[in-house]
Amino acid sequence: MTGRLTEKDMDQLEKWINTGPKSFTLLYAISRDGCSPESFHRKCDNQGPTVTVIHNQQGSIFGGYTRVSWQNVDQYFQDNTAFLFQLQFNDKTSYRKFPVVDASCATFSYTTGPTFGDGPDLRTFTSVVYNSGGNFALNGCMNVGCSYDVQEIHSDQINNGNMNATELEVYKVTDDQREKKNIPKPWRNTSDWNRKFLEELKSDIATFKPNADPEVTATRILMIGPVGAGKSSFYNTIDTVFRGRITQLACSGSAEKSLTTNYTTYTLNDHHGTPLHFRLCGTRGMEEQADLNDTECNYLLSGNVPNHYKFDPNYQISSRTRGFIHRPTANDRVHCVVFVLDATTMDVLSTDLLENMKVFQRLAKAKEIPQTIVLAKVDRLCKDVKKDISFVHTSQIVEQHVDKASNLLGLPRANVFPLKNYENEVQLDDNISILALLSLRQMLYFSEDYTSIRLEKQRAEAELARWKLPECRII
Ligand SMILES: Nc1nc2c(ncn2[C@@H]2O[C@H](COP(=O)(O)OP(=O)(O)OP(=O)(O)O)[C@@H](O)[C@H]2O)c(=O)[nH]1
Ligand SMILES: [Mg+2]
Repeated sequence: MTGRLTEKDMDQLEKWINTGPKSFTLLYAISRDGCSPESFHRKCDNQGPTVTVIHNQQGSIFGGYTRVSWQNVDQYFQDNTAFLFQLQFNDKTSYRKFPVVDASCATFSYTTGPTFGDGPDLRTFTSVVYNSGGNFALNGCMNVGCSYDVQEIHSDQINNGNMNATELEVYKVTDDQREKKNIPKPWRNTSDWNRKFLEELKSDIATFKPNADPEVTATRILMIGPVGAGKSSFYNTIDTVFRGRITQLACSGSAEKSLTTNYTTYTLNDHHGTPLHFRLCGTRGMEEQADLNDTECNYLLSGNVPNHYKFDPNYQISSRTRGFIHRPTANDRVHCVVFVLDATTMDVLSTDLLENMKVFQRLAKAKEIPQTIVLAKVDRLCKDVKKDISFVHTSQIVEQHVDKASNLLGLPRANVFPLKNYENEVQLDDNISILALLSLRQMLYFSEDYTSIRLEKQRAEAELARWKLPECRII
């Protein structure tokens, strides 16, 4: 038995311990060895550094690390390197380290299972606990915030308010380069997903300014795609990341017809309220019967369509429409198109709908506007990705869907971005935010390339015009 700790969890623990590569050897598991202070001490005493890991029925995983050996003696043990941690909460990865603040009370285990802190911050069990249908109702408790700094987190947010465990494991931690089990190679490489990377992405986007053309003060990204694909949710997701709380300014939900009926230009601010230099534009979702025609698509791309214009299948926008922008500036024009597709229904899009998207593509291509695809709802493609969004770039199913999307619209793979929107969450998740920002940052870069090439061409054309020979007159 090798234990339930995953390679990724071991990597995280290794980083937290922070003294080089580590191997984790399973010493004790309550499902295998029985749950009693006696069996715990028999297996774990005098083994040096260990990590204790508890799994519960709610899909939460948490525990503690100590460098000091467990011993069945009546005293607290001092350890200034000890920490409590959370690996998962409610089936979702949640990496948090809670360092010891009162090192003199780091551990205790006289006639008990592993115990951390004077609270006791985490006491596992004090006598024999029997297995009841795969569940152990541990008779310990959790009163965090006494000897360990939990940063205002309550015990309930770690153990779901109970001490029922499906497993409790103790691993011996040794200084060793462990042999990594076949972790799939990522199909797309990115920096390590952590808070630092998230802040870097946020800063790249917050400081982004369209420089290529002085006339463009904010890049315009047009979201287009089938009904219910996740267009409004994409805007909400980006807004959520920058505001630092879940927001729902764009109406999202499920309906047969498009919920979004107006052309809307969404501006975004950072958490200080400073406007960001890009806008996301939402359109009515594409439907087979009531779709945009060539003229409407052209007006959209060229910036003629006024904000809040309500698309009506029975009425076509024209230069006589109220608010029609007759002389769009470089700012009104679309600088990047993003096709938002639902990863789970992409395979069954009707030929009519696909043809409509291709029409749009041809028009964008003629104007040389960059095109990207956001493949939303990837959490519904794969269980592992649903559990931890950071697996998205190692998931083969996601990779296959990225390939399919790239073939479907004939765009390079590098222009296809998997996405999981904020839709069910009540608080922010770094991994969801990272994935969304990765796509947005790339769209901004593509738009900037487009604007500079366009400007370059305009300059070249003006130059050519200057060199036109004067017409010869025959006298
Ligand atoms: N699981 C999951 N659900 C999502 C995701 N993105 C959007 N949804 C859900 O899909 C439904 C449709 O999302 P919307 O953002 O309203 O889609 P839309 O493209 O704006 O739709 P229309 O405006 O009607 O054309 C909503 O119920 C969302 O909560 C995602 O990444 N994962
Ligand atoms: Mg919408």
